[in-house]
Order: sequence, then structure tokens, then C-alpha cells
Amino acid sequence: MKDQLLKLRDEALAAIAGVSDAGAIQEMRVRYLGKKSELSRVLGGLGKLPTVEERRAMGALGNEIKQAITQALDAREAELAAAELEARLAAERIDVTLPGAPVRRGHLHILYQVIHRIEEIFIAMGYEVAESRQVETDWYNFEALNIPKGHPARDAQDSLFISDEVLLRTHTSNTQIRYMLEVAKGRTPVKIICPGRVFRRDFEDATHAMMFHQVEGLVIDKGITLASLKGALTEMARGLFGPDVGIRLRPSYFPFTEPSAEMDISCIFCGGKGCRTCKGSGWIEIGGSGMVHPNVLRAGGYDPEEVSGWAFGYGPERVAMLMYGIEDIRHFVTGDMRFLRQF
Ligand code: 2U9
Repeated sequence: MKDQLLKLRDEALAAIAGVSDAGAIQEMRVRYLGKKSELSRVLGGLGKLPTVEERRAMGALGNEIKQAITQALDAREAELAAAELEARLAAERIDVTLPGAPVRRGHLHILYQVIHRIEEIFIAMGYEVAESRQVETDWYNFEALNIPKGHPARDAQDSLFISDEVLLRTHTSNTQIRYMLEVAKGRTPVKIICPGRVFRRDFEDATHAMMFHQVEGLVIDKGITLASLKGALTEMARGLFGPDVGIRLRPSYFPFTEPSAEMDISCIFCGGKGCRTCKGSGWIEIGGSGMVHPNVLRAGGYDPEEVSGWAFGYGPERVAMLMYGIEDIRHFVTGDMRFLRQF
């Protein structure tokens, strides 16, 4: 029996030394130490040994061998686990010094680059930028701007009504009314520009969109005249188009200003000599302006006998189109990255 046991031990230890897979260790535990193992079978015959001494000696040897095999299994298992960890660490090593995958940096939409430039020009002149709601009541969009119900100017501004009294604003002028009533509350001076989205019911083509932007300006103080309007507009035109650009005001009509004027810039393509873009006139129309109508001052809580003011309005889409040679207003909203990435 002793020889059998020693042979079993040597076999087991050799097999354990040769195993190279941690998963196989558990199998070996069952094979060499389990209830159905050769070792258990041999030791099962202990009772058949003739003397107590032999039984004791073989029992002790059996236990020693069990221990030796258990130790060998544990040691090999630990060795294999360490080797596996080592291999994984080597295989999954990350070089943290490698440059990362490049992320393409985005930028502001071209229209908002232009709007921000306009804001900067006016901020430098001491203006505040004011914003307000795009869904507005009839009163703030029309009535307060001297456009009562039935006024023909309502037809010229085809509107998107949500209910009888609520519409998508057709201009940013609601912002000036709200600023006068809710922020300035009769205090002077008021010096604001109001950029924002406006909406009109219109047929879209290369120069008309249902949604576009306006930048409007408003100044109110004692003794304000058209002289400072022309000064501010000239500063704006030069800031946008360069130091040689001039402004021309042509008499016109708007319900919210009196007197009113169309506002032209000298042609930025021919310098005023006359070309195709300015149709030979040397001037390009970009917006409107005028002295704030007394009714509008009153609606904003100001006394037209005490103070006066001027206002202007124009579309930054048109400015961006002139500056960058963009031929279709719809490019601004189609989201075509080939267009947007150019700027
Ligand atoms: C208040 C008083 C007066 C704003 C003004 C214009 C003239 C004008 C158009 C130009 C092209 C709009 O972008 S466009 O379609 N705007 O001609 N806007 S005066 O007058 C105001 C505004 C607010 C309280």
C-alpha cells in the first residue's frame, strides 16, 4: 500500500507541475482528492490491513500525501493566477502619453458671429443688449407701436397668430416697449439694442424667410435728435464694413417713427461709384430708422414733451449676406455643414 500511495503522490505532483491552465486546477482537485479519487479508493482499504500499527502508519502517510497534493494545487493555482494577471496587464497596457483622438472644434453660427460683432460695437458706445419674448400679445407687438387694429401696416407684416390676441412677434420692437415699461420705468437715458428672432407669414425665396432676425436700437433722453442717430449708425457701419463706409438717410414712413428714414450704406463693393450690386446707385439699403413717434413714447411711459428718442431696425441676415457673399437666406437654417464650416 505504501508503494501505491507514493506512486499516486508522485503522479499527482508531476501532473500538477505540468498544468498550465488555472481552470484545470479545479478538475485536478476532484481527480486527486475527491471522493472518487484513486487516493480515496486506496485509503478505503486501510481497514483491511492486518495490524493497528500498519493502519496508523498508512493513515498518517495518506494524510501527508493529501496535504502535499493540496499544497501543490494551491501553489500552482496562485502561480497561474499571477501569470494570467501579468499577461493581462501586459496586453491591456495603456500608453497615457499617446495623443487622444482628435475632436473637431465647433464654432458659433455665422449669423451669431455677425450679431455678436454688432453687439460689441454698440456695447463699446455704452449700449445695453436687451432681449425678450418671441411669443407676444397683440398690444406689445402692434398697439403700443402705434399700429392699431385695422391699420394698413398690419397687412404689410403678415403675422403668425396663435390666438386672437397672441402671435409670434413680427419685429423685436416688443423688447423696447417692455424695456421702457419693465426696466427703465421712465428713467433716462435709455440706450439699448435688441437682437432677436422674428416671424412673418411669407413665401420663402432667396431673400425671404418665415423666421429671420432683427437688430433694433432705441435711444431716449432729453434733447435727442437725428444727429446722434446718424452718428451711431455711421459708427456701426464702419465697425462692420470698414472705415470708409458712409450712411445715408432717405425720407420714408413707419407707423412707430416720425419723421422716418430708410437707412442706406455706401456700396461696399464699388465704394459708391455704382456697380451691379447697388444697381448703379452707389448705395445699398439695409434698414429703417426715425424719431420715435409721440404715441409710442407715451405707450412706453414717457412724456413726449419732456424727452425725445430715435430708433432703427435692420436684418443681420442681410448684413451677413453682404459681408460674406451669401446668395440665399435659406442657407442660415438648413444646417448644411458644408455651408456652416466655411465661416
Ligand atoms: C420702438 C420705437 C421705434 C424700429 C424701426 C425700422 C425703422 C425698420 C425694418 C428694417 C428691415 C425691419 O429687418 S427689417 O425687416 N425696420 O425699418 N425699425 S424704425 O423702430 C422702433 C422700435 C421700437 C419703441
